[in-house]
Amino acid sequence: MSYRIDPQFIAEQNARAHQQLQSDYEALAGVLSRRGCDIEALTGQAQAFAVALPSWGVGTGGTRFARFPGQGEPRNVFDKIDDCGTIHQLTRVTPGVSLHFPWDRTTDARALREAATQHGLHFDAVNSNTFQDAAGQAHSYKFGSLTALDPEVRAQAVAHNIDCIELGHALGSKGLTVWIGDGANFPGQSNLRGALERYLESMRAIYAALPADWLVYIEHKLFEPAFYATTIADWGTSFACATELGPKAKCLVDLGHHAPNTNIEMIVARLAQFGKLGGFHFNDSKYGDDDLDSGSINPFQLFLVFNELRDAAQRDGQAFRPAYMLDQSHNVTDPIESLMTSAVEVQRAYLQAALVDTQALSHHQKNNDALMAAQTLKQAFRTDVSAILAMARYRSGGAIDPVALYRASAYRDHKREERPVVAGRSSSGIV
Ligand code: LRH
Ligand code: MN
Ligand code: MN
Repeated sequence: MSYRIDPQFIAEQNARAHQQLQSDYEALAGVLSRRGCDIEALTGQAQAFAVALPSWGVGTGGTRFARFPGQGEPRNVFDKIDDCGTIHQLTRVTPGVSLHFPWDRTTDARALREAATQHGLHFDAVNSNTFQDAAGQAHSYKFGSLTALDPEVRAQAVAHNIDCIELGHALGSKGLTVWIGDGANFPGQSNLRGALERYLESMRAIYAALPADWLVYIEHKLFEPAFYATTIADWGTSFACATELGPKAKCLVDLGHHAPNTNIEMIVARLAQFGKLGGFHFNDSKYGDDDLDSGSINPFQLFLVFNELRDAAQRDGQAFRPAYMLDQSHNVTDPIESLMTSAVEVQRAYLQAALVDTQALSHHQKNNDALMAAQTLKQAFRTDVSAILAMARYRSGGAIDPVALYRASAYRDHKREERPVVAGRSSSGIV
């Protein structure tokens, strides 16, 4: 039996912190009520919020230079589910897990589903992988996958995506995220238009295999591994392809997949306006696809993204339900601590955006009062909603202070015993 944090231990740790939290919460309630905001409604909103975990995020990440493995890392998808379960147990904000195939391939989908259910988890969108060669596959993706010139390579990549849909279906997922590394490293290497034509042809075959209630998410990325011309490089290409494919195809915005200083919140607004915003891979970055912890570099940008999401939800109501997922790589921190902190940062940005005085904002906009419009956003962004987030966790059975409780539980020490190091293992599961 693998170690789990005892709910009694959570209750004991919370009991120590509760009084302080209650007084912080009451103080914040007073501040918010002067602004006409009801703290109880906000706490309810925080409790209802969710962001899915990337299965690949619970192992230590790495760069193309090196990977420094952590102790007690998950050895397989079942260990990953245990770690995701612990993150959700303490934060109460991560009930979904996004799997990546073939990294998370298992022959026993039923057992995996049961393991997830035991932790109160379900499976969010599944991810295909045609940016690496899997052991034993017939053809290499060295020169592309869904866009490859060789029809047999394309057929293999399409078949893998359909396989992912079937696996995901057996697990209760409702979506497939497709990110490809296809593109060119040299001018002239590839016919740019031809590559996109082949992409669409391949995606049409994948789209045709989607169950009725499924979506396919097209994930764009500016560059890497193709450094000269990436086939699905930007939201415009993603939008055009999603439109060509049909209503079950949507665009997925990974925050790290844009040039530095790109106005990502405006991309979000555009995609929402035209009904093609499918979801997110949240992370943070300084230079590119850094995969740093959400909110660790630019929390204001995260807030502005959620401000657009708030606007879209107000306009479109229940119909607007983008999928929220984290996509991060943890190289120098304990992945569980990073994912807990990141999930809470995303929840924080969501709640700060809920605090925006929308009436005041539109009043200032109508009067072309740029300064006060900006201040209206800043007032919401500057509000420290930590007490609401902690109260939401507490009321949902989680930890008032997830990282402190996790450390006090010695979870990682237990896992170090249970999961001895296996030589050559990588975080994703592919050696
Ligand atoms: C590509 C990406 C994509 C992959 C994941 C591992 O950079 O963001 O989402 O599936 O990283
Ligand atoms: Mn991603
Ligand atoms: Mn990425």
